[in-house]
Amino acid sequence: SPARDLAVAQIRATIVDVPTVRQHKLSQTSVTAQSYVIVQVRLENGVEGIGEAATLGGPRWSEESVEGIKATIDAYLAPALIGQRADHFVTAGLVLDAAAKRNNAAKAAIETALFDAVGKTLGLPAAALLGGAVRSSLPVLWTLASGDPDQEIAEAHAKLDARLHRTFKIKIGAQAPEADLARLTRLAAALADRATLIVDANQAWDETTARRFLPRLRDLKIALVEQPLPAWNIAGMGRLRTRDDSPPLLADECVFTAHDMLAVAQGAAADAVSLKLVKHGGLIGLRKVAAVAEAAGIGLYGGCLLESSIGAAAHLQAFAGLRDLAWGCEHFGPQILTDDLVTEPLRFHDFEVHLPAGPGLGVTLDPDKLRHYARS
Ligand code: MUC
Ligand code: MG
Repeated sequence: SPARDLAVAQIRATIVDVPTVRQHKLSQTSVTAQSYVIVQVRLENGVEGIGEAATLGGPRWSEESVEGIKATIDAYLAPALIGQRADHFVTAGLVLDAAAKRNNAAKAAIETALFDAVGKTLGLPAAALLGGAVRSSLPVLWTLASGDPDQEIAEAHAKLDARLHRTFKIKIGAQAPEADLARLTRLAAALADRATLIVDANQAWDETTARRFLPRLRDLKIALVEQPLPAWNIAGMGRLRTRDDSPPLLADECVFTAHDMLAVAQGAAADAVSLKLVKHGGLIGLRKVAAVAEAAGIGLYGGCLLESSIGAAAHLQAFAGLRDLAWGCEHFGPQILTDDLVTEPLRFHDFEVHLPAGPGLGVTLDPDKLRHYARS
């Protein structure tokens, strides 16, 4: 019977560290390897689903670290879910929320693995379980974050020449605003006629600094400014948006839950929101945040936390069914890793990333790679 076959039999969480092709530097941290928790959920029918919880430099981008995620899954989330039906996604979410507050990345990795396992059981992509895909590929940007403008210009030209990316997100906030402005001025001069540029300050500026420098970003034709202010300062973002010399603002760290999204909407504090599984607690939570944004006329942007092809595929499954993903996505993660964790990495082609075909997430875990990159 489905009740027996689709019950969760086993949940395994493995910490992996995968090196990046270069240093990736943002306002609060810098990484040369990406750390993930890979979750494997086995159902009673023998089918295995996979999910991924991404972090960035330990608990520095948000409060969750791979060590904390694994501990929470092993001690609280996995025991609560064993024996539950994998296809009852909303009930599973209630069970996970009762077992632990927040811990959104941990819950997202588990829910992703449920979608993968159920999709593989039924022969349907995860996107179909969420209402169906309206697109099979998405525009994908690349992030420039070495901090060295010569390297960044060369890297961007290589991406443009290879027809991989033509929008670039530049990480700012690791140095003083004047130094970032000098760097951005060089990048804009070298790239502006071939590419669209956006920036991400990762909460680095206060409101006074933002008021001073946003007009200068607009003069450089920066198309979008992500999270200039600390996550708590939603009212400040709203005040910045009332000025007509400010570029459009993208909300990232200030929107985890649907309630956060509602507060941003009520404060008219963003032009667009970055959607990420680690923030919203899973595919269903992501679609809920997207619905609140849509209701408020706030644009959707497909965010990432430098996921491997596993986490990136999960995002693409959730993004594929959104009516209007006006700002495209940033799932370049598989390209910044020196290696991947799946048998067939995601395809990047003509400035787009492609939704993998096949049931569940559409990707297959490579057990040798998992063993090789597992932390001992
Ligand atoms: C973030 O804050 O957006 C996403 C892309 C990137 O380069 O860093 C991440 C995190
Ligand atoms: Mg961001």
